[in-house]
Amino acid sequence: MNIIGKKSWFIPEREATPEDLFWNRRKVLAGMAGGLAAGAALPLAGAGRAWAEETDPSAHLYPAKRNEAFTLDRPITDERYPANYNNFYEFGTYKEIAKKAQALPIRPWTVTIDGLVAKEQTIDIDDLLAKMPLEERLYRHRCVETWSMAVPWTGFPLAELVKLAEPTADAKHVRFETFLNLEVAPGQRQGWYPWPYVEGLTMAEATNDLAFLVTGVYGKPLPKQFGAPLRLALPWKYGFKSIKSLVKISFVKERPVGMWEAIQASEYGFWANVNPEVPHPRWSQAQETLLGGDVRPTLLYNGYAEQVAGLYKGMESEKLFM
Ligand SMILES: Nc1nc2c(c(=O)[nH]1)N[C@H]1C(S)=C(S)[C@@H](COP(=O)(O)O)O[C@H]1N2
Ligand SMILES: [Mo]
Repeated sequence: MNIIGKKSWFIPEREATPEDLFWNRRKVLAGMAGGLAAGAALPLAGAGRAWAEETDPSAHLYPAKRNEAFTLDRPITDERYPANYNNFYEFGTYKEIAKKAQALPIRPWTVTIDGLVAKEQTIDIDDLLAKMPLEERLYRHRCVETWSMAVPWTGFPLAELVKLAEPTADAKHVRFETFLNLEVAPGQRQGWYPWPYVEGLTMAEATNDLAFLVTGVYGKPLPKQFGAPLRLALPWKYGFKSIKSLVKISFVKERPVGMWEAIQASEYGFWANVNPEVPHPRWSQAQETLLGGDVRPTLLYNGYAEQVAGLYKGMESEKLFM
């Protein structure tokens, strides 16, 4: 294996110790304060908001009604943190990609549903939004790097899209694919990553009520750095499963191989369920640092065991927690 290539994709994950998070956070906030003091550019979150509130043709759909069934055990994370601290490798392997991500054109945008379905279709994002029952849910999010957040996502159950797709009986998995656009995404010019970003779920996972297709956050259309115009939120799994900026959803027989699994299968598996007792090969998963600074013990299935543990009955021999 090419040692230079290997190193460069290892570093970002290894860097993300709580200390690193602290430094990044200080840098982000210092940068924002500096920008304001100088009377220059708006903070990065503002860049996302300018698109979201003024240009996005779906803006009138927000805020959507909150589904009170989804509650948190911690405060909602201040929007400034997740708006300025992102994993979106298409735009770089560091966290401050929010500004770069504004180059992603999100209209027109289509999502193709194909594979083992009654009828393959390509849907315009605004037609899809008009069809789907949008609601707000408060979810925890736990990155495999040990940072976490609690955010009000807006979107619709993935199960609703499965219904729309009408998969055949042969469909056992769902495969998700992000856009591929080397012109706007500098990270995709780094040829050693197997772009585009891909992820996968079993049909049982995809139709679990927690699996959520996200179109907005903080009561507004999704800013680009969060994975606009359509991303997954799978709150019981490590964050890398929650794939951003989807262009294709395929119903397939075989288990899809995600991008991280393709890069390093000994560290990033298919299931990737959160478990504080199963360390990553290079760090502990026992605790997490919330964006904003609080350190908390990590919970089994990120606190969603009641909803999802049943999905994994009889699979004890599989690597469910990496
Ligand atoms: N296409 C794509 N999706 C992605 C990623 C990525 O790099 N590219 N990063 C993943 C990881 S590791 C995490 S933790 C979350 C981060 O989402 P956030 O930036 O909105 O917090 O997005 C996930 N989805
Ligand atoms: Mo992550």
